[in-house]
Amino acid sequence: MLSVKNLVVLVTGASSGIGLACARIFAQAGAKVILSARRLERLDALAQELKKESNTDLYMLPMDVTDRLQVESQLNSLPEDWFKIDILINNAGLSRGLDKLYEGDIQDWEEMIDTNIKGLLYVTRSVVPGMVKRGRGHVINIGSLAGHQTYPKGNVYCGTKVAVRAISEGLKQDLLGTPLRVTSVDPGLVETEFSKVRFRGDEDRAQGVYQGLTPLTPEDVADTVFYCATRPPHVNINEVLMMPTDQSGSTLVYRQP
Ligand code: NDP
Ligand code: 8X3
Repeated sequence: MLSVKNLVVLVTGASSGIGLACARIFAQAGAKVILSARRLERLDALAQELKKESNTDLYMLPMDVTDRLQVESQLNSLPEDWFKIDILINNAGLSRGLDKLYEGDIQDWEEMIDTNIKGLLYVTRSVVPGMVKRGRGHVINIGSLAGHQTYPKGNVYCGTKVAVRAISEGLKQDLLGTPLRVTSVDPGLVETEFSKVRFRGDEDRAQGVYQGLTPLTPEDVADTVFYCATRPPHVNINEVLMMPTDQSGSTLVYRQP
């Protein structure tokens, strides 16, 4: 098993859910974690918490992944000790709305495409050249079951996750001949703030998504990300499709009555 001790790990979307759990598991294993998201106060609270739990270095990087110039300037101005990113966890992402395509809100589409596809690309484009130059690095993208199976009214969100899958595959191909690794971790239902964001704060509707089943936890996903990151250097886990035992497809969910 590869040690992540003292490796520099950038986690986008570290202020909540899967990204937060990833930040925690890597910090606990002694990695130096860059916590990135838009909500600085959340990152600050997380940093305080992680400092108490683990004795590792943390760096807060406020960044909106949809803002290309901000991504470039934030990543280019990382201090010397933090500049050489070893593991990039492209996790920042969201869904907005659940509508028939022909009734969808175009602003919602723009936000999902800008965040889930273009944001991931901007960060990747800024970080990977340094990894190639140094001859070391691992990019772990958080895709989704939605990138494997489209579900009714999921249209554009699912499309963004199909894109993440294609981008992960393409990046792996383009890095052939280097020691760099690329992984896509693609979960089904995970209970986070995802549905609250999708339904713009409607807690009841959000809770309904997970009602009667045992969903994955952010920690389950972080555990899988960590597993992928800690395989020996000659092993590349390309793709992990994971879902709750109570789920067997995007629209196949067992709920206790
Ligand atoms: P959360 O809403 O709990 O977390 C989303 C994170 O993304 C937050 O930290 C948020 O931070 C960040 N984020 C959103 N937009 C931006 C932006 N423009 N710039 C920077 N950061 C941003 O949801 P999850 O933890 O569930 O989602 C994480 C990833 O997992 C997403 O890519 C999602 O598509 C994917 N996923 C989720 C599943 C689920 O069922 N929950 C299943 C499969 C995949 P902030 O708002 O502070 O910027
Ligand atoms: C999130 C999983 O099925 O709610 O990517 O879209 S799902």
